[in-house]
Amino acid sequence: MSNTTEKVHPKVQDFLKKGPRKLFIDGQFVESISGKTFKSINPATGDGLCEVYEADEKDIDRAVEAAEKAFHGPWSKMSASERSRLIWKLADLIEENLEPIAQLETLDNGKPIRETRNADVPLVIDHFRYYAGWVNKFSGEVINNSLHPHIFTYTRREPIGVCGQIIPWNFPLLMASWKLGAALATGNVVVLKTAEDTPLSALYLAELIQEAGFPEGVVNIISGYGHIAGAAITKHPRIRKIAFTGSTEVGKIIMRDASQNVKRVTLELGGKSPNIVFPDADFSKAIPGALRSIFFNQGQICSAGSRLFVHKKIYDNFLSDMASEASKLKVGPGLEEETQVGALVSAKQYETVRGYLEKGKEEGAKALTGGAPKEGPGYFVPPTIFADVNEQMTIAREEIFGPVVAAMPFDGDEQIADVIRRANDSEYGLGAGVWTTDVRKAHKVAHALEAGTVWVNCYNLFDAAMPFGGFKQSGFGREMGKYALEMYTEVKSVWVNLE
Ligand code: TXE
Repeated sequence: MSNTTEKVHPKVQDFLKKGPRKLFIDGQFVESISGKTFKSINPATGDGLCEVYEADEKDIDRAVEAAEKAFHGPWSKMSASERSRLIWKLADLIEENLEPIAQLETLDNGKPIRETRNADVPLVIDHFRYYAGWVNKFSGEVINNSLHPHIFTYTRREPIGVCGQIIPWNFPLLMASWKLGAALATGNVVVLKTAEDTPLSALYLAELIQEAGFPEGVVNIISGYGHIAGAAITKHPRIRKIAFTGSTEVGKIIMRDASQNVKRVTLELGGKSPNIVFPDADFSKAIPGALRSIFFNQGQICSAGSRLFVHKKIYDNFLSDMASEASKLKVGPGLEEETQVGALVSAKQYETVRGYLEKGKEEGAKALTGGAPKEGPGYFVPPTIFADVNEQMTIAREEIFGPVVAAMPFDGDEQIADVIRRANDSEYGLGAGVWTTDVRKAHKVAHALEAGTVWVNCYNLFDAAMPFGGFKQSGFGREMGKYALEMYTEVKSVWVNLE
């Protein structure tokens, strides 16, 4: 353990000491059948943090068997109130453990403690409470059919069964909660695989799931690699649905593999989201908003406002103010209270972002601030604003997933069609931002943008009640809100002859 981990919460010390951490299958913590382990790294130092057991196909088989047993047994027999109570209790336990969970997440992922403590973990708690409230409220409907007056017709919303959930490393616990909340509220059972870079917080969550008293096998939490454990989940014939968040590239593999068994699939993939600042925007809000849109979570967020369109009239002033603010952001180890930009998650992600920084400069973009990664130890990249970008440049087209924004000017006063066309000129369509004080323009632009979420005079806000997902190659299906419940249920039509 390195120096940074010496000041951590005793529960975290304890958790890390008890490595290798086991898989959570059938309500128990078990070693992988192969006995193989891998190391989770602290990205702020590059040192090993904790060993974790690595699952393969055989472990997935075990987890599916346990999940099926729970699905046909205690979970389906449990009343809606009891299911709701369990989900609510889990939220309470997370709240009681907020500090150790926040620290563990920061250590494993690199993100600032001020974010894990004030955003990630509180959002997780709220998410579970929101879905606890849905358990007895989401149901089918009585339908007045048109041709058969003597037949009583209604629908039921039934759980799908064993759901495979594959999550990424950028918001490890939050992504787990987005996937688990709706699945459990609708009566499904789950085999969830964490990302190989960040397995720890979900294993801590598994302890709380056990403590809350969920029946064994309802939730199984697996650590392992994508091409082994992830592929085994996608291909498993008795897993009926896959919910995936990650890269568009892997999303395509998952769709292909899941199609072999006609699984239900929902995909939340990458983005290259436009953030548009009109000349009538309130600078005092738009500048911190633009900073937040791209530097929050070190830019490792699928909805990052990574293409910044600023009107020509204000372009120079806006960018110089933004660059001056960005250069003041404190970059450092996530556990330090004053850190605003933490380490990137891994050496791999650091190298990817370094590559884009080089590419941006090679292609003629000018770094107003940042522009080069810090040398190690740790995987730090300072906030970078590239100006003089044009749409053909790689940094304007590809998802960087780092603290790097590509700024481009646009022209025209009442003529907003041009900037909308440019904003929509992307294979992605996840998020978008609009900054203006003109309410008509705000709505008009919001409606014209091809994106699953549009933030007006705000950015990167999330709420358990608001659906989230993508247009185009950013995926399909929605997480959160009532919409996510639809993604986890089958509709059954029932005809009852009353004659
Ligand atoms: O993602 P992967 P990576 C984007 C972002 C980033 C890039 C690469 O641009 O730079 O993806 O990151 C599992 N079958 N996003 O390589 O590989 C894997 O184990 C089944 C955007 O880390 O997509 C992990 O659990 N599963 C994104 C999960 O997929 C497989 C968040 C995501 O990893 C698999 C993360 C396979 N064949 C990265 N291969 C977002 N939308 O927020 C991998 N996995």
